[in-house]
Formats: sequence, C-alpha cells, structure tokens
Amino acid sequence: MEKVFHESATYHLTGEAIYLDDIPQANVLIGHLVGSKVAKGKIVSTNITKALEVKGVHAILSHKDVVGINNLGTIVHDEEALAVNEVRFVGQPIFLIAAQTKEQAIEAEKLIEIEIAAEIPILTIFEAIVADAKVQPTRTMKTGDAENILALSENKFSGSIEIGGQEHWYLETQASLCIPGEGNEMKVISSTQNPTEVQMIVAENLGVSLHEVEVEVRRLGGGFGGKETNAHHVATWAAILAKHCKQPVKIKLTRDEDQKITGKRHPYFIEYKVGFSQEGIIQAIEIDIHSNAGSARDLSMSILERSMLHAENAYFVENMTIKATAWKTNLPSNTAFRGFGAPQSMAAMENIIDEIASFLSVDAAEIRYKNFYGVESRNTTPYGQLVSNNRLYSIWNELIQTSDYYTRRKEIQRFNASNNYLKKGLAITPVKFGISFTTSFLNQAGALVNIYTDGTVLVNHGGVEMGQGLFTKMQQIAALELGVSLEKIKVNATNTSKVPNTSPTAASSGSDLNGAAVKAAILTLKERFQETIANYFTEKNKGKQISENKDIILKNNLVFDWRNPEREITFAQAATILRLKQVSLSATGFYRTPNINFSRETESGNAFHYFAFGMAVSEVSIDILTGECVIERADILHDVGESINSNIDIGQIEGAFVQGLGWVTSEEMKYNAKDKKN
Ligand code: QUE
Repeated sequence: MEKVFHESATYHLTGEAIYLDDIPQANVLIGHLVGSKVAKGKIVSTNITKALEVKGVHAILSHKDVVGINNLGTIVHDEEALAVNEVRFVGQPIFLIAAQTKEQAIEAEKLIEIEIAAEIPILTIFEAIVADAKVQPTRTMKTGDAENILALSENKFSGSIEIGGQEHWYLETQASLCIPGEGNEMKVISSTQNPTEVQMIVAENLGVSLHEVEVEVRRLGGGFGGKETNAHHVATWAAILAKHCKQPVKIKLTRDEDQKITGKRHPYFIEYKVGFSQEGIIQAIEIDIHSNAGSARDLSMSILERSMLHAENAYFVENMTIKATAWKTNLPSNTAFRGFGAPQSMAAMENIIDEIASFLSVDAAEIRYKNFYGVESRNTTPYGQLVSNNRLYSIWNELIQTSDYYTRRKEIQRFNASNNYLKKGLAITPVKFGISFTTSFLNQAGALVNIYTDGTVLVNHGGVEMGQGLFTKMQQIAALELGVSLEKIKVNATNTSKVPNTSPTAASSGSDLNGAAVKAAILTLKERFQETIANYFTEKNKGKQISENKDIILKNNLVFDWRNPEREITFAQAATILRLKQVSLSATGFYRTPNINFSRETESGNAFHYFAFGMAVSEVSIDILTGECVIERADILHDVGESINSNIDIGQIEGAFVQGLGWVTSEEMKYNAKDKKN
C-alpha cells in the first residue's frame, strides 16, 4: 500500500487535535486530590471544617461519601478509592475536593487537618523479602532438570541484576471529565487505554449498573501502559465528585501529582545460576525473579507472568527453572509499562549471555548465535510452546551484514587497545516477543461499522488511539476491505456504548484484534452489498443475464459486476440502493484469537498467537573516568510481517528504542518515606 500518514498528523502539528483538556465544558468544577504525606501509617484524625469555608469549594469528600465499593482494584479489590483507616503510599488520596478553580482547591487543601501515625514503610524488594511481604505465593515454571544438570555442568556461575523502575511520562497527564446525566447516568470522558474497565470501576464505585456509565476516548497524549489501569483512578475520583455535586467535574493531574501517585514500570531484582559447555552452549539455568509490586496487586501478577514467559528471550534452554515472586511495598502500585515485565527478565538473560562470553573470552555475538532457538529442533519454550516462524537467522544474517558488524568489531578492538580512558563496545541484541494477552479471554475485540447513503463510512472499534497509529491502520483496513478511498472512512472516538466489553489496548495486539473485528463487520456488509446489488443489476436488465453475488466487486469507490463491466455504480449509489431496499447499512464484527491454551495449573501450553522478532546492533563509547556514555550508532531490524503502515511501524520501533534507552541509561526512580515537599 502507498505511504499513508497518521490520520491525525495534521491536527497534531497544528494543535487542532482535541485532547481531554481541550474539550469545552460548561459549568465544570475542578477535582483535586488530598493525599497522604507519608508512605505508611494509620489515620488518627481529620478535620475539614475550615477548608469547607474556602470560597469556590463545592464539596470535600471522604471514603464515607463513596456510595459504592470504594475500591479501584480491577483484578482484586485491594486498592481503596479514598483511604479508610490506613495509608500505604505517599500521595494516596484521603479526600477529594471539588472547587471552581484549582487554586481554590489548593487553598482548601492547606486548611485540611490530617493526623497520621506514621509507620516504617517498605520501599525496596530487599526490605519486602525480609518482611516476607509476598503479593501471592511464588510461581514456578520448569522444563527439564535444571538442578541436576547445573551440578554436572563443566562451567557454571551465579549472578544477579537489579533493574530500576520507569516513569511513563506520557505527554498528557492522567485526566478525566465526568458529566452526570439523568438519574444514574454518568458520561465519563477518560484518557484511558481501557474504556471498559473504567466503566466497570466507575459503576462499582458509584453503585450503579454498567449501562448507566458511558466511557468515551478520542485520543490520548501517550499511554505506554500507564493508562491501562491508572486511568480508572482519576475517572473514578472525578465521577464520585460529579455524582455528589450533580455537576460536571474534571480532574487533570499536574505533572507533579501524576509522577507522585501513579504506578510505574516495576523495579526488578533477578538472581540466576547458569551451567554451560566449553563451546558456550547453555545447559541449564535457574532463575529467580523478584518484582516490586507497590502497594496493591494491580496487574503485577500478569506482568510477572510475562517476565516468566520471556526469561529465556531468544534462546533455547533445555533445562530451566523459573521462579517468580511479586513483593508488596509502600510505593504507588506499579503497573503496565511497554514490554509488560518482559524487558526486565530479558535483560537478565542478556546479562547471562554477556557473562558467559566474558567467562570464555569470546565475542558475546558468538554465544548468542549458538544458543538461538533452532528451526527444526531445539525450538520449544520452557512452557512447551513451539517457536514457529523463527526469524532469528534471517534477521541476524541481514543485520550482521548491513551493520558491518565484524569490521566494526575489529575497529573497536583496535580503538580499545589504543585508548586508555575512552572505551567502545558493540553488541547485537535479539528480542523474541510473544504477541497475545496471557490472560486468554482478553484476546477478543468488537467493531461496529456504519455506512451512510453518501458512501461515507464510520468505523467504531474497541481500541484506543494513543498516538501509536491504531486509528490509521483501522482506516486503512476498512478502506481496503470495502474498496473505497481512505477519505471515505472515519474512525470514531472509542465509546463503550458503541462497542461494549472491550479489552485494553495493550499487549501489542491492538491492530491484530481490532483490525480483525473491523474486517469481520465489513465482510458482513460486503455480502449485503453483493446480494442487493446483484439483484439490482439483474432486475435492471430484466433478468437478461443474472448478476451473481460472488461476481460483484467493491473497488475504487465503485460497485460492479466484473463479468458484465457495464453494470457499474458508485459505492454511494449502492449504499442508497441498500437503504431503499430496506437492507441494513450497519454491522457488528467480532474476533477472538484462535489456538491459545496456556494453563496456569501446568504452567504450559500456547501462551501466544505468534512471536515477533527483532534485533539491534548498538555501539557505545564510555569515558571510564567520568562515566559519560554516548550511543555512537544503532542499527535496528524488526520482522513485522507485511506492514499495514511502514511509516507508523518505523515510528513505533524508533520510539520504543529511545524509550528503552532512557530507562537503561539515564532514568532512575527514587522514593522517600515522606513527601519531601512538606
Ligand atoms: C501485555 C500483556 C497483558 C496486558 C498488557 C500488556 C496481559 C494481561 C493484561 C491484563 C489483565 C487483566 C486486566 C487488564 C489487563 O494486560 O497479559 O486490564 O484486567 O493479562 O501490555 O501480556
């Protein structure tokens, strides 16, 4: 397909793109959170009397004012919407204020008295291990007999790696605008990757049914996983205030508030033991993965599961035991972040490879290549899924050549031999990533496609546009399947009343799932066009020669019988004919991913629909006196199959590389037991 630009590219550039905070809303109050100043403690007393007198303040609510469950946890309800007796992280909301302006709300906040008996918090994995604060019992996945084979291995060592968290830093902070309607109705406009879960959590906290809550999302200013569950929180707080005040309420966190209270990428501590032959073939690995879950469960167990399912990365490990534990701490509950736990465990595996190479004094590239999953054999993951469509060798061969790996390796050796303080390094690093939600039921999507009599098409689907280009791809799929040009297709804001019961836009599956649902809806419509227009052509020609349904083609904004090419009308004329013939111009589509059967009981089965493969060759220089590190060059090659939109895919790959680079080079999360500002 020709190069197609992001459907909102012009709006992004001119500033016309409407984000949540740009939506005009009359009569709106500003919602504000009053949170804990300490990471752990018991609430002793509170007093809001003086604060209530501040001009412009409409309401100050506590947990006592929450009609519903007062909980934000999705998989388990373990996260109070407003703290009841105790606080578990700095910034945890205790009160909500609705005021005419943010300034008035902040003025009121200063007058709220909260006495908390502070306790010693747990901030790190190591403190949590001492306190035995597991989120759930340790999970174990096994293949072969790692323990015995390790004991017999020629070469072995043990090691560990500590990996920090990461702030999502989406350009648009968490935001929601809630507009109460008649009776129990609540319209929730949310910057969320997960409209259905926002609908569920809002409904449960308001104590109303799901059909009373409508969630709408036009676009996000970035998500990266940070708006997969954390958007529920802001939406729920705004909805609680809106219902109480009977007035629209908007909450848009300031950057400081957002950074303080929202979940991040999970920090990890990973220990390993590895046994390998003199040739560098890995014989056995025991790996013990620990994650810092923060104060609630959130998605930590699913994230940990993805860590386990990627612990071997692109390598065949015949004997492997993977243990994994998430630890409860007093941080804001950590959450989904691009890669969803896989990058942390893959980093440990890559560390193992580097250490084997250094042990054997060979280029790590050699160890990587030797241990890659095979094509005919050595191709089963530790959880028993066959690695089919293995692209490791084709990517390797191409990238080694295009990056000029071996010439540069030699140059770097010369450079390092002649420079004492500036050193260079070169690595080729593979990734194998499983595509599907590992929570199997989430692998589904719906769509609703409406065609109007002027030949324009409105596509609704369950996915969320967060800048990644999903809507552009949906537009392209609809245009291709209906045989009309792109400008005839508009993709509507995502809305739970148009397409219900959606899965989050996550797990690298937004285009696959929603694209297939859109296609399914269009196939239904296409069949109606073929039948109706075949009949129309036959009737019009007085049955002289029958037009068959299967011969009716939709292409180039036309509908025609390819056997009788003079029988041709425009797509818009055809749409009008369907209406006159009383045939529906609207259809739903549904898709569920086939052949996923991973079992948590046996820790085995097909966890993914397929694997995606990629590699990068990175050259860095490090000043060993100052620590200054420069990325001299990076060559990235991914197999994306038949790209729907190569501009967008390249943008995603470049963006992901840079985001990962920030994580592993310059970003660091630091936490205190107290809010330093107070
Ligand atoms: C990648 C994943 C998963 C994911 C997000 C990713 C995944 C998964 C969930 C999930 C589970 C339950 C929920 C929810 C999301 O998200 O496997 O909102 O309630 O189960 O980026 O693999």
